[in-house]
Amino acid sequence: MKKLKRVAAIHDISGVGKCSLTVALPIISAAGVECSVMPTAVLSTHTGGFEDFFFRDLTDDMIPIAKHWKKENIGFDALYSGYLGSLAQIDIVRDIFDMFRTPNTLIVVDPVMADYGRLYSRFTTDHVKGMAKLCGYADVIIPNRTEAAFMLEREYADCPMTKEEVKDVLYALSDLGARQVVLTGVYFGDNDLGAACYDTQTGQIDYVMDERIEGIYHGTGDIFGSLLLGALVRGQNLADATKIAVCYTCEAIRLTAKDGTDPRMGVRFESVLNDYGKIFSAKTIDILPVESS
Ligand code: PXL
Repeated sequence: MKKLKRVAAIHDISGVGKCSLTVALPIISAAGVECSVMPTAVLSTHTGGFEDFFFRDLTDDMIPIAKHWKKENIGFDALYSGYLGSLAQIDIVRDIFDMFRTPNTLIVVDPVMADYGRLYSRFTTDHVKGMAKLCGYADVIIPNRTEAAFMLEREYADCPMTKEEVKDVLYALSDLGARQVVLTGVYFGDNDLGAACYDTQTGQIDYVMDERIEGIYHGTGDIFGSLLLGALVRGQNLADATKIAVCYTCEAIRLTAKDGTDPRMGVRFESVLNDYGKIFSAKTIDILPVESS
């Protein structure tokens, strides 16, 4: 018998406005990886631009869910955390990492909490400090420039960067403790936008730039993170996974910009899933022998 690689995605479910689990599940599945989910909260919509959203905090349900998985002997090739519904969930997620971590488990933390120089509603500076600590338990972290500035206690400025400045931020972020760092929202001029990645083990830094599309598009960080995670779990190296994630995130944004739809509703990632999945189906799906007991 053979089994697929399996990821546990620990994010909220926002019913409307494609982000978090509603994008992680289809994207990771399209990579040919089984995606188990642990919802941190259930919302009617995401919190970016919608008023009076319904919010159900699932903090008390997370450890019971994890304990049941453990009791059933369910293991994961990767753990991927994103939007957390309360401050207490930061320590809970760290405990869940400890419960499921093996020498081969990839731990990816996207410190989802801010963008465009502002914290999302419901978060405080305590959340920033907690997320910075959680980043120290990860193998890979994926902050955007705002999250990076807040965690490093630096001034945020929405302006072009030099390669030296990007390097300096990547080095400072790696001091939080992760082996690999991917910084999103990087740009050098007026017409580009992309990401930079740093592997502390090889010292390699890559800049992956695409064409900038004006506007604010919700959920693109989660789409980027899910595309990256799927590629990493399917064996791509950090630089190639970053290229794949930038390429398909930007393509989804381009399609959405052409549609002219309400940007709060998220971007048209569905239209890129086929091509994204083909990258991995060119090889046979990575399969692991089931351990015989
Ligand atoms: O895409 C990030 C995100 C995830 N989940 C919720 C959010 C946001 C950003 O606003 O509000 C609930």
